[in-house]
Amino acid sequence: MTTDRPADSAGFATRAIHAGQAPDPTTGAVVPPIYATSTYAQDGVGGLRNGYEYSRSGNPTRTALEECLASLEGGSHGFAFASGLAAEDTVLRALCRSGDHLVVPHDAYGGTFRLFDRVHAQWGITATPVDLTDLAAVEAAIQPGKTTMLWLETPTNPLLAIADIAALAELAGWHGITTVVDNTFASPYLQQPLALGADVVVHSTTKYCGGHSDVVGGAVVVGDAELADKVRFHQNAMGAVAGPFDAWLVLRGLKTLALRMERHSDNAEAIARFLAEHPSVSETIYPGLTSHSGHDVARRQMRRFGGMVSFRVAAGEQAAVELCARTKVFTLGESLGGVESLIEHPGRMTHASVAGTALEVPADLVRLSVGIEEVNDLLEDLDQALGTTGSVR
Ligand code: P1T
Repeated sequence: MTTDRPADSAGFATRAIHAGQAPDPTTGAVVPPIYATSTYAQDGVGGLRNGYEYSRSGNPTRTALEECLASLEGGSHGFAFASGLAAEDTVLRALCRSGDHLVVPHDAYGGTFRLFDRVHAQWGITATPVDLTDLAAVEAAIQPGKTTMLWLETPTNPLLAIADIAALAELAGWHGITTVVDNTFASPYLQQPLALGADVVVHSTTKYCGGHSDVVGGAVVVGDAELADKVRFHQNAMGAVAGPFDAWLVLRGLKTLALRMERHSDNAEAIARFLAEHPSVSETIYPGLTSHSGHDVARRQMRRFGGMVSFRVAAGEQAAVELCARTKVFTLGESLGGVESLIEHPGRMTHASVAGTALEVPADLVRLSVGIEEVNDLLEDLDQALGTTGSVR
């Protein structure tokens, strides 16, 4: 299978559609086939065709996705995994050793923090949660000779804090620390951490990359051959790879990423403006609002502000929980980044695992994953769920 990449100078949408996806040389199929095979015939012992030996080590559908992801993130090598957490776990095991210390966000995705706090901690890797918007606090948390990794998530889940990737990567560089960025919320269309100085990008491709809530997947992209060798070795040795059908679904999703992110951003901007004016909402959190403390950094490092909006309900926790059950177009559910709008209560759902830790989220918080439906239908739905009678049209 040919996996030519279009020129790096080609535009994002062109690379999303063509990188790693040249027509199949045998049939001309314009879409990479789903190679549902575990193994490959060898032409004599060790006579591999295009390097394919066994599908944990490599599969042509996965290769297509990995090349496309590398191109979209401006990296040299991409790796596709069975989930976002599998991708993160592989990075941690590939790059950290017992005794290492990590500086991590104090408001990361709950499952990411659980991975640090309850899985890797058992193997002697410690993590200090820090407010990444406070550079002095990050510097103070670095333990010289012990801290080996700075883990960023920006925007964060669910509080949408913005970390200054360039400034933090520079700080990490002075200390010889590897910078990892979870780019799930922004997607490679809105933000490219490697170009800002980060060493490693991770994704839950379950979200915007896949884009249709029909697959669970993860990715790692690096821009350096030495890091790539370590990740490749652990991807194969640990084996949490994306299967061919899952790889194909993510690859199909990526083709429309640019269009979808524009529409997610349009809709989310309108919803954030609406919520910011609403009397039942005590705080609207969206990096695109000038009131957001990270707005200027977000403007610098993101193309637009994305599809995630969080807000606090003035009447408190119970009102927030009940609101989540009243929407009709927004579906009550975990996850994000799909074409359909979702609503959830992070304190009781996605972030229940961090209750009682430094990462506990406000009880009156509601998170929206704004989809690509007609914006007026979304506004009307929120208006009725918030309990007002005025029309928004
Ligand atoms: O669910 P999985 O594909 O394993 O990805 C984990 C993950 C990693 N990073 C971020 C920023 C995430 O948001 C997630 C998963 N998040 C949810 C399921 C959620 O509803 O927030």
